[in-house]
Amino acid sequence: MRNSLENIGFMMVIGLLLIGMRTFASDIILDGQYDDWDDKPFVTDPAGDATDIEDFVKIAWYPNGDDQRLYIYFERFGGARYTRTWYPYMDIVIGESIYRVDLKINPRNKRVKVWLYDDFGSLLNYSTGKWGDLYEAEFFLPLDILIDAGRSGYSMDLHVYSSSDVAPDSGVITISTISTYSTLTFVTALLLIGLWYIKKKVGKENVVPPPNVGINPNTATLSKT
Ligand SMILES: [Ca+2]
Repeated sequence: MRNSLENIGFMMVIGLLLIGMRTFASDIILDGQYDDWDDKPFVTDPAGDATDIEDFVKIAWYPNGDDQRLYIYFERFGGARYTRTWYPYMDIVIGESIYRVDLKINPRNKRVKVWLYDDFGSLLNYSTGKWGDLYEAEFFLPLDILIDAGRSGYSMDLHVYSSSDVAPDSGVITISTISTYSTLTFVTALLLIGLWYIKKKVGKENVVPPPNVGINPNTATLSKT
C-alpha cells in the first residue's frame, strides 16, 4: 500500500514538472504576434548602421525539438520607409554543410516567404504565412532537413545579412544542442534523478528487516487470522 502511494506521488510530481516545463518553454506560434519571443535567446544589432529598411536591430531564435522546427525572429529599424518590402537572407553552416535561406517580407500584407536551399542551389523547403509586420517577422526552418534525424548533438552557425547589414556585428550566431534546453529542464532532470535515487534507497530499506525484532509484525498479524 505504502509503495503504491509512493508511486502515485512520484508520478504526480513528474506530471507537475512536465506541465511546469511546458509552461516555461512557451512554444513559438507563427501568428504575426511577437510576445512569445520575450523569453527566447537573442542578439541585438545597432540601429543606423545600414539602409533603414534593411537595418537589423534584433535577431532571436528558438529550436523546438518537439515539432522539429528552428524558429527565427527578425526586427529591423525600418525608418521612414518602414512599409517597404525587405529581402534579408542567411547562410547556415552545420559541419561541412552550408544551407542558404532567402526571405521576402512584405509588411503591407504581412506575407513572409522563406526559401531554403542547399549549397548547390537546390530548393529543399518553401514556407509562407502572414508572419510579418512593419518592423518584425517570425518564420521557421525545418530542423529535420538541416540536421540528420536522430543525431543527438549539433551546432550550427547562422550568418544573417541584408543588402547593407550584417547581424550581429560581433559575428555569427551559434546554436547548439545546449541552447535548445532551458535551465528549468536541467533542474527538472536533476530533481528527477534525485527523486529516483531517494525512491531506490527507500525501497531498499523496506526490504531489509529492522534489527532487534524477533518476529516480523506482518507475519504475526497474518498468523492470527
Ligand atoms: Ca508569435
